[in-house]
Amino acid sequence: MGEAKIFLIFLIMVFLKGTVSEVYTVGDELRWNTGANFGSWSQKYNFSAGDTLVFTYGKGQHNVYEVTEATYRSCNASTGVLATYDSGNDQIQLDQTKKYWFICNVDGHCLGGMRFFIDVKEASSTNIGPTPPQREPIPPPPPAANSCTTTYVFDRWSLWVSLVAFGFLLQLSE
Ligand SMILES: *[C@@H]1O[C@H](CO)[C@@H](O)[C@H](O)[C@H]1NC(C)=O
Ligand SMILES: *[C@@H]1O[C@H](CO)[C@@H](O)[C@H](O)[C@H]1NC(C)=O
Ligand SMILES: [Cu+2]
Repeated sequence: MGEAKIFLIFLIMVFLKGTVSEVYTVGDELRWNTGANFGSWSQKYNFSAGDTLVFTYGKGQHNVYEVTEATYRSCNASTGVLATYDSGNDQIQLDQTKKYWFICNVDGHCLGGMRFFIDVKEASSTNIGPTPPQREPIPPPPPAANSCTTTYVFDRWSLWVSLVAFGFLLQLSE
């Protein structure tokens, strides 16, 4: 399949969908557990509308409450609860551009550090892929900081997977 075709598909995807959504596992390899530092985890990424958070944990050992800021700060979930999850594998789509506040409402866990918030920004095609996944080769250095050109970097793993799948379907249908 030609480069031009790949590029065309890429453009179609960007214009149809506006952006590429990402799935983030909360806590990375530590998952949703006591002992992980969710404050620093939540600052590692930029979240945009359409992305998904996945909380994995032993069912019954933890839970996930989306709460108001006041409840996040007090860790008292008798009020200010917006949504609750307890399946052990909770997939939460971040539909809105707003701050999301999450806590674990098992006794002591919130005060012990199982809480974080994220500020979900509007999805826009200009924030596609500033940072490549570590498993892929490092792309050439970005343009100088004072340059105003926007570069689209084809570096998101999920994008590639969809491109390959889509291209494959396209070839099948030819
Ligand atoms: C998040 O966005 C900020 C500001 O746009 C940028 O400086 C930073 O590198 C981004 N971080 C990631 C992980 O993409
Ligand atoms: C949580 O808040 C409720 C109502 O504001 C209050 O009655 C309760 O005592 C609080 N619980 C704790 C553990 O502070
Ligand atoms: Cu917990």
